[in-house]
Amino acid sequence: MPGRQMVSPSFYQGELLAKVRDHSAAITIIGLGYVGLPLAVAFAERGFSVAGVDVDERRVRSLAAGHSHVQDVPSARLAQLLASKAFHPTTDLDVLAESDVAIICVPTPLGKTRDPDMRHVIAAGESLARRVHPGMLVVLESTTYPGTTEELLLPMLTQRPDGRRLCAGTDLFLAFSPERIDPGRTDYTVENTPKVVGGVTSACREVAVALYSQAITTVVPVASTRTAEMVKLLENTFRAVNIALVNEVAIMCDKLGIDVWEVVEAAATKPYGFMRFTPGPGVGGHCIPLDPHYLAWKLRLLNYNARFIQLAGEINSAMPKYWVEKVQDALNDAAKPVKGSRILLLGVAYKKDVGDVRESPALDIIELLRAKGAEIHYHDPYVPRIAHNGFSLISEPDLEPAIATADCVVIATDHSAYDWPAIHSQARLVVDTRHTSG
Ligand code: SAJ
Repeated sequence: MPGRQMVSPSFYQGELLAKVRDHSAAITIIGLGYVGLPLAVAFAERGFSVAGVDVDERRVRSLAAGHSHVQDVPSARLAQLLASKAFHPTTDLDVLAESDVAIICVPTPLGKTRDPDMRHVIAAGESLARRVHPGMLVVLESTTYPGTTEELLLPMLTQRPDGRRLCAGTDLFLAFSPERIDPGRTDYTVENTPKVVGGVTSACREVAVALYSQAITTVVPVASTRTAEMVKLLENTFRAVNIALVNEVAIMCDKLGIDVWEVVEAAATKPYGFMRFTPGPGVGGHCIPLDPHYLAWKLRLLNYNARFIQLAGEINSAMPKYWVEKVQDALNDAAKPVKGSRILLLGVAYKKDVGDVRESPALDIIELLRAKGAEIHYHDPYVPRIAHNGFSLISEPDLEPAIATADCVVIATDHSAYDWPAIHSQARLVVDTRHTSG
């Protein structure tokens, strides 16, 4: 290239490794959600200068004012990093032009047709393509189908809009490392959860491993970015399939007149070769119901039908209907039609002790019962209000009168804050999807 200084292939790698190891590398995290913010804090607390870029101006302003929207990052911890200028939230993408490292932590939802919605990753790639420079490490953390990093990001970053070329492993270092953040968890944190890393080349992997090793106790290098992308999908497909299995076992036990919870607890006494999963109202959250479909989508392109994923999705998404039938049977036994009955849902969050309602099966249960003419109320200490598919509800202010006036109480989320024995003794009728009766 005219005017371009000829350097040895390892020059940029050596320079970047040195900056990573002495913590002088300037890091930018793209996406300041439940994944990006804790990661930014982890690196900033180890002396790196970290910029956080987010498209949400309100979120950036709030962070800059020291207010954290992520439960794993207390505002006091954030404020300290702002005061020391170790962490700098911004909407200015040009910060990427001065960065040695960029880590993409943007959402990868499913579209309406359950196909990957890659718009946020593409936007991040396009922002980077205009600012990426020789000697830069780019890591994708967003959960995605195997091949994304090399098929989507690599061309964007090496064949830049201005025609200049970069070469992965020589002057651009590109890797994938799946996020393993479990919001609200305190036993496993960014720092002590092993981090899987795959590079486009071995040099890419080496630089990425060196980076994460500065903040994370255990880093697990794998053969390629596709391997690392697949690791995350196996982790969460494993959960979706096993939750579906135990949900189907619950249906089978119901038909056999067997207590599935006793079966699960007794099976869990096996000290090896078994892993306890529990039946429930279905599968919510932004990981388990969605991630496996990224894998299924990719395999469909290769004319392969990922049957376990398909079946697990069918079983898990049919659980709300199964439980609505249980409500209908329970009211019927009390000579009450669903239509006109006052039904109280306890918990609408997708799992206990969180306030997240994304993909929550409780919302499907509400929708199905409303369609049958029930008068729906809910109470959830973590969720003040919900709006879903054209209806919106406010959490009941007082639990006791809400229970006292309900024809049927449906337990959808087993929040620890509830006094379950008191609820079971007070409620006229209970349909319990979470086995809170103990
Ligand atoms: N669920 C069941 N039965 C089970 C386990 C879960 O019905 O035995 C339901 C939950 O109620 C929820 C859904 O499935 O609606 C998902 O539950 P989850 O425990 O998998 O929680 P998530 O979605 O927060 O999953 C996250 C994932 N973490 C990451 O992707 C980094 C997952 O890999 C973790 O294993 C999980 O947290 C965890 O263990 O807490």
